[in-house]
Amino acid sequence: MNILLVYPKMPYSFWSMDHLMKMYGKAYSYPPLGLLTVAAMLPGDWDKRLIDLNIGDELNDADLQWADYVLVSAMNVQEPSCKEIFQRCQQMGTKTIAGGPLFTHEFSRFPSVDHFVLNEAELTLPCFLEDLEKGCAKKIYASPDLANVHETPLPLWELADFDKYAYAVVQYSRGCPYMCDFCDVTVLFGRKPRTKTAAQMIAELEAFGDIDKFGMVVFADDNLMGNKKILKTELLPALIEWRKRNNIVVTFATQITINLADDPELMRLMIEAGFQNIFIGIETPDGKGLEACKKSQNLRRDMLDNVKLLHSAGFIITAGFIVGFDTDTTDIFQRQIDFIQDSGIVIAGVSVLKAPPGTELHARMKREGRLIEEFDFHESETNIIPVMDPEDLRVGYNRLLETIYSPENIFKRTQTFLKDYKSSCIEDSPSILKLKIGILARYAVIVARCVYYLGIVGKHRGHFWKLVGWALKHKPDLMDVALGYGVWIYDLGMIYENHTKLGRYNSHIAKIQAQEKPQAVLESA
Ligand code: B12
Ligand code: SF4
Repeated sequence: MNILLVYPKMPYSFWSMDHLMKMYGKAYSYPPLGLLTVAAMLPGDWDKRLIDLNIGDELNDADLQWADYVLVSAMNVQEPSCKEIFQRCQQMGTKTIAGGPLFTHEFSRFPSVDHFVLNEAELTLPCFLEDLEKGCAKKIYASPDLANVHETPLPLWELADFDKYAYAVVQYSRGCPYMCDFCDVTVLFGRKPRTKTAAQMIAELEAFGDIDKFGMVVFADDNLMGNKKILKTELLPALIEWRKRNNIVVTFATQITINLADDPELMRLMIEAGFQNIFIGIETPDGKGLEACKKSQNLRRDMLDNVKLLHSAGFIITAGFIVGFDTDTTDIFQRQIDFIQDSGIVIAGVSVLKAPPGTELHARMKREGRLIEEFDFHESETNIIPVMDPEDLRVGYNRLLETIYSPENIFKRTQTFLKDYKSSCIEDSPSILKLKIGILARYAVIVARCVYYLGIVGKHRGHFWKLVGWALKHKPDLMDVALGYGVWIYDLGMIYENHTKLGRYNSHIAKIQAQEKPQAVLESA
């Protein structure tokens, strides 16, 4: 059996990091972990090939003729690319199998797909394979249960060309104990975090060979500390030991909740284990908004203080923010700007609130007649008729982005960050020498590229040199971090500029303006 695994194109957006990748000389950030995990669950004697449309691979007619089945995995933002792939398969008469978060909730939008293998493949794929062998494969396979991740195999990494990707990716846990009403993680993966064993994780890391060849290893968990006890007693001690034993220098990144700042021991263990970049959903500095979306862990705390504490402990925070909560008034935009600027969070992703299918928010919006079915999942779009006047939301959101993505403000945030940040992970590392030499060797070409694109031909070269000069004078030991942020100044500036030129921001909000306001909106306004 010939199997073509196809990973659809990600759209150009804040998270696609296109300009950053160009600077790093890589085609894309991460290899497709989900699809290659599924590949490892297929019979070993089937022939398999991977086409990742994000790294310049093309889907040729010859590939489709070769394949008995095309397997596609996708999240919601990849819908347009999925539709193109399925159309090509239909034209060529190649059978298709689809799975992953997009299809688990929205399979009905893809009528031409032959088989949907939904939810977690550990549970649904064996039934499909059994029926396929018997010649009676059904259209849809789904399961209300959650998989035992101890049985999840190592991804079939040999199908991926690691040279094309900037980062390595592993997954330790699935699920999150919280219940934020806009998030579909708990719907897809449950509230009881399921963790792999420490031995599984070491094997996943070792499967990459020389892991230090990657710029970073991402733990693709929704909330690494979902099960704090096991994390502290099993995974982190094992990672610390493994790092020391193998003199590993690459750092780890993950998603986590802000209450990490409440646990000094956990912070210390994570730093020692090599965690440096963490993504936190801060969402909003407004308590009413946090209450409305049930983000309980962000309430009753000084989030600004927490951010500063985490920076000073050696973490680099990337954070998500949301505008458009029912409780938001027009002063929210300035409050978000002030928070982001004061926090020193350089990479801040701001989205308009949207209701992913399957979430509590989606159900409420449907009940209140405030849902727009056909929409694009881009961070600037929404499928909700907001309480705030849509034009105010559009103007306020654009001003927020314009302000925080301006080179001056990114520069100021970087300064704030560098003042607060203590690079304890690097200083305490027994392999400091290797790290520095490694960084110099690996980044020599990247630095040369940065200097050329940002410092010589770049439109914002003034800010770049100002940052380099400031870092040299005040934080020479953090020069690599400062240069990294120089690239982000370029990346974020380009993204904002391109989107404005393409008229991309808020096309849906503009459409919403034309709609009549539902009763629920009139009542809450
Ligand atoms: C890593 C990751 C990313 C990476 C993707 C890199 C890559 N090449 O894969 C990056 C950082 C780029 C990313 C970005 C975004 N992401 Co993301 N991401 C994740 C994350 C944390 C892990 C994905 C992963 O690797 N999981 C591990 C694998 C093993 O699990 P899996 O892929 O789900 O696969 C299992 C099943 O789904 C199924 N399966 C999957 N594929 C297939 C295929 C077949 C044929 C079969 C049979 C089965 C099957 O079997 C697998 C084994 O059980 C998930 C959350 C999560 N817990 O999964 C969110 C998640 C996928 N992301 C999500 C979102 C919304 C985004 C963004 C849109 C965020 C935003 N607000 O802008 C952006 C979009 C980027 C863009 N350019 O616009 C949502 C998707 C929701 C949806 N309904 O589609 C998720 C679920 C998180 C969430 N709920 O918010 N993301
Ligand atoms: S903490 Fe994060 S992953 Fe957990 S439910 Fe809230 S948004 Fe989702």
